[in-house]
Amino acid sequence: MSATSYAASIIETALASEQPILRFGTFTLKSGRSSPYFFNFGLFNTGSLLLALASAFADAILDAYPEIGSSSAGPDTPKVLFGPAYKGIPLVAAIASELARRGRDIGYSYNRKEKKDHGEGGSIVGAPLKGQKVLIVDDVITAGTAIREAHKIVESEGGQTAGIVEALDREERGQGELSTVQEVEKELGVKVTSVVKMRDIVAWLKEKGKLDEMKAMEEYRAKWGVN
Ligand code: OMP
Repeated sequence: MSATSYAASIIETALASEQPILRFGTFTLKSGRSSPYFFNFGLFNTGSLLLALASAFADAILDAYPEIGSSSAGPDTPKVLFGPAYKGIPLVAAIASELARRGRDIGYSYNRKEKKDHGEGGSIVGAPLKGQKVLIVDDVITAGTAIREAHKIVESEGGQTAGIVEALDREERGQGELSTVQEVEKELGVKVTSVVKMRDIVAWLKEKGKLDEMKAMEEYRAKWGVN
């Protein structure tokens, strides 16, 4: 399967940046798995890199929710973007700005890691989540720990998770035979949209003839991937 144009553009951007955002080698993941690649979204750390990432996210969001932020948006269409602290914070701000530039205006918010008991108080900054259909924005889903935490925050604020959009779906097994993304979709009853999937990276390596990296990815997929 060929990559979407926005997946290919993010892979190219990630490999071309001064500090490589997508690296091949041996990396220990948060889940303890030893991976032949690592995507470090914290390294989209210049204005132009952030803009490229936000633009790819906006493309993926508009593919999945064509009416988002428009006057024809139905009651089930997400109304607020939520970015979990810390990495989700610049991300939601940039994506909301990019959507507005395309004529789609929706709210965005994020959580504080520490609760504030003075001033405006509370743990959410930005558009209120209460009673809203919320689209959670995240960088990577591997074992699903981070995204489940983000969902809990949304629900505890009285919002309803209406969907999830992530930069990278590593397409790995969760607790059973399903992928983590499939598990999360089942558990929360929502759609998970991704800008890039592991298979897009494998397809890109194949196209560029990078066979050693591709072989390591295939081995990893045989161990941790899903059929
Ligand atoms: P889970 O909480 O296991 O789903 O892992 C998601 C987190 O893993 C992300 O928020 C990242 O901090 C980190 N991560 C990456 O950023 N890039 C990767 O390629 C892999 C991981 C990871 O550790 O699985």
